[in-house]
Amino acid sequence: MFSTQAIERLDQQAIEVPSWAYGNSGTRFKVFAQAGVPRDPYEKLADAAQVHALTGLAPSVALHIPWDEVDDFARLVDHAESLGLRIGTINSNTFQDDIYKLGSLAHADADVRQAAIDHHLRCIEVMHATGSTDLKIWLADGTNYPGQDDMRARQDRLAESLATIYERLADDQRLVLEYKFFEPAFYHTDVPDWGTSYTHCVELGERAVVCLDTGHHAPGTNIEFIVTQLLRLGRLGAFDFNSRFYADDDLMVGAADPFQLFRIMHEVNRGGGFEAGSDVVFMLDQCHNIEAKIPGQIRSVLNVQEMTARALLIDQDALADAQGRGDVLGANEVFMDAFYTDVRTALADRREARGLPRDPIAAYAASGYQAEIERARVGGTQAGWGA
Ligand code: AOS
Ligand code: ZN
Ligand code: ZN
Repeated sequence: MFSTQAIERLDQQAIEVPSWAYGNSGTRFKVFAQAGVPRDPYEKLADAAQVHALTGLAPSVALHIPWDEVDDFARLVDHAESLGLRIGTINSNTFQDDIYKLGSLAHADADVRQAAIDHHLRCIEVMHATGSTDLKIWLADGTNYPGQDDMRARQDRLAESLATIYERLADDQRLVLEYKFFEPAFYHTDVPDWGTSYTHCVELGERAVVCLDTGHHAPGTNIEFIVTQLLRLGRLGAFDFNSRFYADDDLMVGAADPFQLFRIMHEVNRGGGFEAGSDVVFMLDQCHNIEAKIPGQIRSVLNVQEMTARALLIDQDALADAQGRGDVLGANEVFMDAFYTDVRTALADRREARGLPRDPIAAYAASGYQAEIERARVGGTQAGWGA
């Protein structure tokens, strides 16, 4: 079914999983605790290792500081390696402390800005200790009411704070700036869209790149166009994959709109994002509030793989030919043919050939791992989204 090149790309596909997906999470109404949830970053890595062992798709784990602070990061790295994993992106956090009520890197008060900068410098230390090359910055900065603060001055302060952080990165480290159009601020956010993120990145330098979280746009936004444009400009640093019906729902990627995921993957392919040497990081940013967490992560990486596989099935020559002839319906048919192709059996065959289970979710259920963690992880405080 697949070309040799498509098989190569699928075999090499790597999706980064977030440490916080394994902890308890919920909405502002209720956090439903689940049995066997990790109590510390070591156990989060152990759970992530299950996802990789059963799918071959998830070799790295993103950490979140301070939620994943440990005394000895060298030990955590050893632990990751012993599980066949490596530490990926380090995510900063300037949204849970009281001092950040009115912002962090864009705050009017220089002391608060300095505290937020210092937190990022700590994240850079963690990057050095773990070998991580990406510092991901998502800011809750913004305002709730017109006139609340000077939006222009906030941009200037943000640019200055980001530059101070950027200067401290090593030559092989990147600053990855995520945008979000609302929440927790409701009137304006200081990095609301890809254009604002891109502008700051260009001002910072070559190693500043944009993170596109698929849940961070107004309904109806053509996200794949943004993918195209950022790849064209050489500034698509990372994805935070998830899916949404309404707002930043953080549901499993590909659950709400698999066709959108397919269209995104086509543009990634078109823009060279799957080529050797591409440094686009494909990360999940999800919370499994009601579904089981490890199977939820397995389902998610498989969804990404399935839509990637379908995108790689597009007959590029036929598509270019139809497009060149102005054959509107013909081009759309070539595109849709690939989308409607069921690749699940072919991917299961490929997994089997690689020594992986045909059905990773069934293999997880049969493995006894869930019963084991539910038995072993009693006592202590179970990690939640935020701990
Ligand atoms: C927030 O909405 C963003 O998606 C962040 O990327 C992320 O969810 C948060 O930093 C948790 O780590
Ligand atoms: Zn995100
Ligand atoms: Zn988000």
